[in-house]
Amino acid sequence: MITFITGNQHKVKEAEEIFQKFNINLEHNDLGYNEVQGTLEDVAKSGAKYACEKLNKPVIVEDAGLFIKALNNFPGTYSSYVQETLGNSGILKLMNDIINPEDRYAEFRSVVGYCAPNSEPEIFLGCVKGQISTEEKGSFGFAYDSIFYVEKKCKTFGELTRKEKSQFSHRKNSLKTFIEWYIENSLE
Ligand code: ITT
Repeated sequence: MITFITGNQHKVKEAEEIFQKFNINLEHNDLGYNEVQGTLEDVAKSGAKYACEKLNKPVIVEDAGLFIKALNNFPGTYSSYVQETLGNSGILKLMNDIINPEDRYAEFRSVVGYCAPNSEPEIFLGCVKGQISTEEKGSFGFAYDSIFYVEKKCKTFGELTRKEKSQFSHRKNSLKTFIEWYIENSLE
């Protein structure tokens, strides 16, 4: 049993979708943890260590961000703050003059932090490539999903069901890497 520490219900549902495939039980706890200033990796490591020490059981945390190339990787590690302040319409406005779809390249990155009692935290990275759409599309998903366009699907994440998004999302990639490692390492 692994406990996923997050305050975001959408993440819980997506993670459950992915864990089910591997027959691993996932429990949810929104204990919360201080997000240190630094990279996604720093946040995931320190969050996992903190939650594990607090609960004294194996935990995962997951820190994600949207990195837009034309904006020098903004909002990146400021993704939560920017979603709450500028929002998707603010991002679209910042990108008004960028016409060429290739110049609207963006990626979602996800870092899973895992920590078990009496051991040091481990991290696992996932990424998905896309473009910032010119308008918001779709009502599935959350936060940046309606402006994140995936070329091979000709749709934004907001137009994909949870099941579809969870087949190739940044979160799927980081969690899958973690789960494979976990399965290999929990064999006696
Ligand atoms: P935690 O409690 O797990 O930290 P959070 O919602 O604060 O949940 P993050 O810090 O990982 O999540 O995410 C930074 C921002 O990026 C935040 O506004 C999220 O809503 C958004 N975000 C993360 N994953 C996303 C996804 O898959 N699709 C759209 N937006 C996402």
